[in-house]
Formats: sequence, structure tokens, C-alpha cells
Amino acid sequence: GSTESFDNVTQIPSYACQRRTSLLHQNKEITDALEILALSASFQGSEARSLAFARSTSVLKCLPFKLQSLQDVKDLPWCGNHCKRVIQEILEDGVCMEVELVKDSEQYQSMKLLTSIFGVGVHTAKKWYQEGVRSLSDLNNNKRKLTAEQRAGLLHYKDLQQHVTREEAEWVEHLVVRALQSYVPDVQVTMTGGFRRGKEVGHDVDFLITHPKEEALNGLLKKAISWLESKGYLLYHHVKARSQSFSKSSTMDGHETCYSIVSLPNYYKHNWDCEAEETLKNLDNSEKETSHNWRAIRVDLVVAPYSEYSYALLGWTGSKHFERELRRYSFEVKKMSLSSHGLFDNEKKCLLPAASEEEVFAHLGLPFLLPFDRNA
Ligand code: TTP
Ligand code: MN
Ligand code: MN
Ligand code: MN
Repeated sequence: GSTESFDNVTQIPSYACQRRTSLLHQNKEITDALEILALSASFQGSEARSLAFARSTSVLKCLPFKLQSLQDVKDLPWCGNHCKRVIQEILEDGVCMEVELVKDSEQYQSMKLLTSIFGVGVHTAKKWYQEGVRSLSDLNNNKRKLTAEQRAGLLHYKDLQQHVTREEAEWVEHLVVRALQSYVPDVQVTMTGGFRRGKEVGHDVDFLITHPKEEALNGLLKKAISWLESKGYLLYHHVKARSQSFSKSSTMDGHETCYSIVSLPNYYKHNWDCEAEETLKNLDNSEKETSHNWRAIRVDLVVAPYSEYSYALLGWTGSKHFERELRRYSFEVKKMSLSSHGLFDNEKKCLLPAASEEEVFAHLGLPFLLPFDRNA
């Protein structure tokens, strides 16, 4: 890199929430490699190692130039010897042997496969791997006890592996808004997660639901779910009730949440503005009877009271690493505890209300970052 770039590097702040990280950057080969090592470490239960790789990956994602030599990373935060070894190998040989070995290993491949099933986390995948499970057919053949979520995950595995496009996400938004508005016409619905950060595809679609009057939200999620179910749109759902007993310092989220799988009819593309049910009536029978004229999409619905909305919006927009860093910064630098419910000042012993995401950043003394710049 040039001298100019080098000067930039020394100014890169340590916490990801202090930096702009857009979706596009110039060192994807290297960050892909480091992300594999982070994932592999988490598969092995080494959370600290996984976090270290995640932090170096995130720093490289905000570099404004393509790395040319190890000199370029000399003064980068979180870029330790292991990370430097990986970078050097990729700069010299185009690949890193350690990463290639991980990718080829049976444990990494099986863990990646198993954790890609909806409802299967690292803990469960590890247990199954130790019991000899290597493939999806191993799971189906075995008389293993699966949760309802995991059964749905396996049933719709192929569909859920495909990316959700923005067009599909917008169709789901239209559907979710219709379901909610049939009970509360002025309900507020916002698409959060990766799509709000500008991603063109996602693994699911996330929505945050709120209303200035708290009573309007009572029972709304359950009613919207029944609406979707009665029209045949719900393939699976699981509701986590609102819990008010969340600890101020924990990252646990107590909002009422619905984790679901929605069926997206294939004909939606030709009939964007039509009511889907009307369209269904007009299809000829041969079209109706094709075995798979819909596809499964993962959808998360979160309900937040208006007073907590800014915190919920910030918390559900991500990225996951950005959220982790924002909480770490709040705690370590500001002595405050951040969650998707609020911000608690541990020294003044008080909650800090916020009417917008901008106000949350201001409470934390951080320059405001647009969702597009939170792709840490
Ligand atoms: P995801 O939907 O898992 O991820 P994503 O939308 O960033 O990416 P993808 O395209 O793969 O779907 O999570 C969305 C955000 O919600 C993420 O920042 C983490 C956050 N979140 C939870 O997932 N669970 C929680 O309990 C809380 C509080 C936040
Ligand atoms: Mn998402
Ligand atoms: Mn994801
Ligand atoms: Mn999600």
C-alpha cells in the first residue's frame, strides 16, 4: 500500500462500531479465509479463538485498499501473528494451507452441513457428529429425536439453503403487512437484518413490528399468525413469548418473536399487485397440481413496544459482529449496558430513553452510522 493508506491504517479504531464497514471491500479472499478459521474455531468450542478471527476479519473489511504486503497490516488492531501468517500465505501463494485443510476436513464439512439446518446449533451438531452423523440421510434414517423446528428444517432443507432475494423479501413484506393490517391498520413494520444493511440476498427475512399505543400490540402477533395460517402461507412457526425479566447486562432478547417458515407461491412474480388468493383461484388445475409451486422462506417477526423501538431496531439490524462490538464498546468504554430493549448507565444507575437510532449513538458518544455502514 501507499504511504497514504498506511497513515489511514494507523487511525483505524479498535471497536467495529467506531468504523464504517460497507458490504463491498477489497480483501475478500483473505476475509473469506479468516471467516472459515473463525467458524472452525467455534465448531471446536473455542469461542475466544473464534472471536479473535472475527475481529481481525472485521478490521480487514473496512480497509480502503487491497493488501499488498505484510507491511500493510503491521499496525492494524486485532491482527495478530496467526492472522498475519494467513495473510502472508494468501498474498504469496493465493491460498492458505491451514484453511484448505480445514475446508477438506470431515469435521468441518459435517458441522457446516448440520448447523445449516434450521434449529440446529453448534452444540447439537457436535453431539450428533460425535454420535457418527455425517449427512442428512444419516439423520433421516436414524430414529433420532428431533425437535419440531429441526423436523421442519430438514423437510424444507433444500428451499432454505437457497438465498432469499430482495424481490422475494419484498413479497414477504407485502404479505406480513397485509396480515398485520387486517387487525391494526396503522401498524408499523420495518424490514431489518441484512436487507436493511443493503444486502441483495439473505438467509431469511427479518421484520420489526411496533405501534405508538402499546395496547394495539397485545395479541397482534398471534392474530397475524392465524391469518397467515388460515390462508395456507405458514409451513412452520414457533412463538417465543415476551419476557420482561431480562437482565440489564445480558444480551438475551426478551421481545415477543415468531420464528417461521413461510411458503412463497411461484406465481407471485407475474402477479405482483394482485391478491395472492385471487391469483390462486384463477390458476388452471394443471398449474395448481404441480408438486412444488411454492418455495419455503425463513421469516423472523419481532414485536417491540414503542418505547424500546429504537433499541430493537438497532439490535435487529446487525451485523451480528457489529452488535457484539457495540455492546462491548458500551460496557468497556461507557460503563453502560446495551440490549435491544434499552441502554442502562451503570454509574448513574438509570435507563436512557431514545426516540431514534441517532439518539442511541449520541448516548454512546459515537458518530452515527447508517445501516449500510454496519456490515462489520
Ligand atoms: P440474522 O437474520 O441471523 O442475520 P442477518 O439478517 O444479518 O443476515 P442473513 O442475510 O444471513 O439473514 O440476524 C439479524 C439480526 O438480528 C442480527 O444482527 C442478529 C439480530 N438478533 C438475533 O438474531 N437474535 C436476537 O435475539 C437479537 C436481539 C438480535
Ligand atoms: Mn436475516
Ligand atoms: Mn445469517
Ligand atoms: Mn433472522
